[in-house]
Amino acid sequence: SGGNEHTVRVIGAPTDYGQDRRGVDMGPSAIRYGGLSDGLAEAGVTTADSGDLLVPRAEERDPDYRTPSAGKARFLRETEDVCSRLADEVQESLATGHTPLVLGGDHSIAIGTVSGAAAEADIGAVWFDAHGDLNTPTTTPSGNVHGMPLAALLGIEEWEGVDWANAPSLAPGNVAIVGLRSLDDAEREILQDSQISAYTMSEIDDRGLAAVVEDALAVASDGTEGYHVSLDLDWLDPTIAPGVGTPVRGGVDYREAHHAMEQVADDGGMRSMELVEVNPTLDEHNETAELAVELAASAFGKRIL
Ligand code: HAR
Ligand code: MN
Ligand code: MN
Ligand code: MN
Repeated sequence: SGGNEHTVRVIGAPTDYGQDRRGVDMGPSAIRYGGLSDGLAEAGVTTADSGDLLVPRAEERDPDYRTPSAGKARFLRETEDVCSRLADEVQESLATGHTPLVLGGDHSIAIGTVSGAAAEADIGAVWFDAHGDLNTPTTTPSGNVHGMPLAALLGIEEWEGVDWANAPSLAPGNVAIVGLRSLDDAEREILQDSQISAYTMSEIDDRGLAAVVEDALAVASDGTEGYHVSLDLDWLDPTIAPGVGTPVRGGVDYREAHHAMEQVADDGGMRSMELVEVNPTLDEHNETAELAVELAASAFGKRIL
């Protein structure tokens, strides 16, 4: 199975504006060094690597520059700049028949990836993550934009003066969060008032990951032309993915994770993918980056038989 249906365009977005554990900007290098091109070749896909977007060092910038009503969100100008360039690359990749595979970087880059993908087609999203990423500039406890991308993409709150965050790219009824186990109070309220499908680790314990992923893919596909897969490596249990900035115990294990990505490949509805939050400075011998590579290979159709 598998075959050569896909041409994958790799786009690096080496940011760490969205969080305060430095080092996630080295994610794209670590993932490539972890064997990305070989892994995708094993999946039978043809790959073109566009290299990395140019991302100014955080040290050269003012994190506290704010538009009047942008709340406590840090590095908003920089995030806007990177995300708008990333959105253009993603849209262009799709328009020319390539499947974008974006390498982060912190999860704030999803605002760019998904808005670019949504400019090309009506899409849903499957958000594999320990976290809800549903904070807004007013609810954020940390000021870190990596805790906000899903809220931005859903247009949950107007980010006044931040136009790029105000054109919803996703409909809540087509968004599924899988693996949830860390949520702030404000995010819980947002979730309870929305039509987002949220699958907690507790539900996964009960029903098994395969059944939950089947539901999540159906949610993301319902009435859409396909979906985006956002894979935050902190979705996984920290024992197998220690190289992330915000690890949370009790995550998905190795075989479960592969099987979920195999379901994605079998389903055939994935239009774009991103691998985010890999932090090589916190990793053990690059194992989190290597696992990211393996999971991408499974999502793009790698099979044993
Ligand atoms: N919810 C917390 C905040 O907003 C922590 C977010 C951590 N986020 C990620 N992305 N690692 O999933 O600051
Ligand atoms: Mn390897
Ligand atoms: Mn995340
Ligand atoms: Mn997370």
